[in-house]
Amino acid sequence: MEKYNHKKIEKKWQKRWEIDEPYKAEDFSEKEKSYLLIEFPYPSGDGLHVGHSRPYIGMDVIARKRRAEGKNVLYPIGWDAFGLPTENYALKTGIHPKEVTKKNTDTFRKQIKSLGISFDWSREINTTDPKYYKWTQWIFLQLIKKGLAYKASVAINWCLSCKIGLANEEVIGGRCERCGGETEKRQKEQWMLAIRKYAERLDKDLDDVDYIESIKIQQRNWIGKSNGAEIEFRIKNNKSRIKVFTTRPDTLFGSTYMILAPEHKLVQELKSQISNFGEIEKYIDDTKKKTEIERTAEGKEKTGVELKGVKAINPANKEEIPIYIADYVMVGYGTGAIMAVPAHDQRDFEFAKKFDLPIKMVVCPHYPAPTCPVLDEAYTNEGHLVVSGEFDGMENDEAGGKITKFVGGEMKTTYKLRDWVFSRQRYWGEPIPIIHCDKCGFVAVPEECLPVELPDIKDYKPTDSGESPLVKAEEWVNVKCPKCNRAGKRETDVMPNWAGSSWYYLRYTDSNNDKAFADEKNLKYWIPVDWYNGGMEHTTLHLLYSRFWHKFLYDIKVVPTHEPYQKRTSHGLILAEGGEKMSKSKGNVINPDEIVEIFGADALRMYEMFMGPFDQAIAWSTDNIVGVRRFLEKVWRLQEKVSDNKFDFNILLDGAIKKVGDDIEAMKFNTAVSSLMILANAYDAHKNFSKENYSILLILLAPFAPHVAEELWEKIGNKSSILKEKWPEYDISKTIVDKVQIAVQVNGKVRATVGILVDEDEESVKEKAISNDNVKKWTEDKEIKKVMYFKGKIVSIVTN
Ligand code: ANZ
Ligand code: ZN
Repeated sequence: MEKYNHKKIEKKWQKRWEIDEPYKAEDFSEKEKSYLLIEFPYPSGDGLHVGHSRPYIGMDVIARKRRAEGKNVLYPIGWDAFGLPTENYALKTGIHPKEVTKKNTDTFRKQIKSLGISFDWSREINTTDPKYYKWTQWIFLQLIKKGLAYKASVAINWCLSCKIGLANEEVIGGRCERCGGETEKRQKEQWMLAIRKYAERLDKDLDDVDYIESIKIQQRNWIGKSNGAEIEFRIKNNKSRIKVFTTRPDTLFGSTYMILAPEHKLVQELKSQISNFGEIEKYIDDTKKKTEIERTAEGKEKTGVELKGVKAINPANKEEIPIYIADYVMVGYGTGAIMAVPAHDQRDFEFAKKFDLPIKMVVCPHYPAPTCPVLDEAYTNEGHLVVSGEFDGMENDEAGGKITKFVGGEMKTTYKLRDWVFSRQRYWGEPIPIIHCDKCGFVAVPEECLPVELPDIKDYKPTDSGESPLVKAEEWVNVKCPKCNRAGKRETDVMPNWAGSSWYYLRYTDSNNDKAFADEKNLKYWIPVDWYNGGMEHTTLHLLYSRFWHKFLYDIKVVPTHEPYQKRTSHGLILAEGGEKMSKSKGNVINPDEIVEIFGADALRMYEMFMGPFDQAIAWSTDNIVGVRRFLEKVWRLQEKVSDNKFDFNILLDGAIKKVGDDIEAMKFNTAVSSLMILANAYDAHKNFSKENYSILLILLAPFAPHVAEELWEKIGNKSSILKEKWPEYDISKTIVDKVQIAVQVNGKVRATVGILVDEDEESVKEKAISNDNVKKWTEDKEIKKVMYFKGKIVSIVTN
């Protein structure tokens, strides 16, 4: 017998697959379609990392199994290649981002191919290809047409070291998500996308999709839907009113002061009436230096300044109450103003304690109560209303709507989700297809002129003014206005790196189409994506943005479904041997090329599936990959035991087929691999077994270790590829075995044992216990008073 030579085998089969293209998906096939998706990689200069390959391999196992089950599988790949790291690398080395991207994608492609992943390469896409981003720009134009893209001056988070504006989601703890550097707020004209208009649907439609629960929760928190009321307060001796959003209108009688966000425009409007405006201005200045997280952190010392000289009037009890500005009230949420109810809101409570403001309890847990308790923190539970005029005695959850009506307010739903800042003042991104004209304003580039190609410029260093380096490409910038033909200027901001990934799964259905982003028929056949697996870190950004774009495309009737992805799961990270995060700076990154060289792609694949539960982070271990390699060698040696005589070995087979198949579909790859190991060991314990038996083992192994499975398949005399083999069927009745023996006690003494099935239901277990002959001896002339079953352990019978 030849030795298991992974290098020779893997090269041989990869070459064969390159020619035969067995992984090509077929548009409109009669077979059942199955669209499986992984997050396409950002081709960084560091090359593929063993962590990247884990989700690709996992989904590959599923793809291969489903093909064997006769499904028409689409499992595509491409490159999400615009973005800062490439641009920064280009700045450092002087190599153009285009070339950097080409080189990096070539490396990634080669590495991925060396793992034998069954991607349909004929549909490969690249977000930086003008043929692709033409359609990213086209979608932007449709958003403009529907009024969902607009320009606004907004306070953006400015990263001081990247010199780039960041969306709120890209700032983590006040720092830049990319470089970890400091950020500050800057006022800037930006293109915005009105994702808020879709907030309700983005929240509600999560009911219709099969995402793991933690992803739904994260999305819902991010959208931050909140039901409450808007109520207006009058200002004494002034026509202006202060509108607040509150989730607790039932507590209105307890509002003893109000707070405006420091940026609230009323603060400026009331200036002439305010006697301490200098102090106010200073506080506003101080607030600018703080991040939102600093401002709203729980338990943080409360600060604020009273607007001296103005008072508001509580519309419920007509009391005059003071007005403050304080940084814990945010201008972008609700109405940017609150009615403070210190007795029932903890932040207001802390503020009231500090500024010695009245704390008036209006919801009380004991009613009727002689006096309300003195609070040492806000009371946030249920109760009956007190000191609330005609509403006294009412249960508080009933009172909210009534009090709102009483003061002429209205019920209202708000969302935390902000509109999406869509401009970046950088070079390596999709140009925003807009021309500025002094006369006509912002004019959309006509669709027939797309794509607006990113010009090749030499100097793409960020400018100090904060404008995009594209301003320096004068020839490109100066164009005629498409409307009036006078001198105009191109928009120089580019799109954020989330743009190209917001619709890429649609392009895979028809990636070479140059008349549309995809043909209607292809979309109708393939969409929605049946299963999308990706990182937990993309739950609130990419996943939400692409759901938004999809819903918009659905509304303009160019995609057939209202959700893009039917199912979403997540994988865990691979950590370094010591359990730390792998990173270049720590020098602990494992390069898959080396592993493939030494152990083979099949061993790497199998190990990554075996190392631990797929959805959990796990540390790499080179020792453990050795064990997996030995297993493959065992399967290799088993070829010698295949014999012609019809010895059928089927004790474990049905169970193994069921277990491996079910586990693959549940992404329990690690237990699927252990079943394969148990099966191979059982084979090994026999002197001989039939070719049929060995064939089943190989077919089950093929999704995990496709190269060696193909080779062995050929070795036992098959002419066609194992990829053409059908996934084996099993006999369900043979997969159930009496597995557990449990004891039966009668009046506290063990009198018998009975065999039961692992999942046997309680009634049937009790029945077995009572009817057991040894048990009967002890219960014969007695009355059975009680039978208890402690699942999987013991049955206890009590008699009189
Ligand atoms: C009075 C009140 C009484 C409140 C009470 C709460 C409890 P969520 O659930 O997050 O939507 N609020 C409203 N706008 C705000 C802003 N721009 N910045 C900071 N806080 C703001 O929270 C809604 C509650 O947060 C609102 O209800 C308001 O305080 C506060 F016993 O109004 B509440
Ligand atoms: Zn014009």
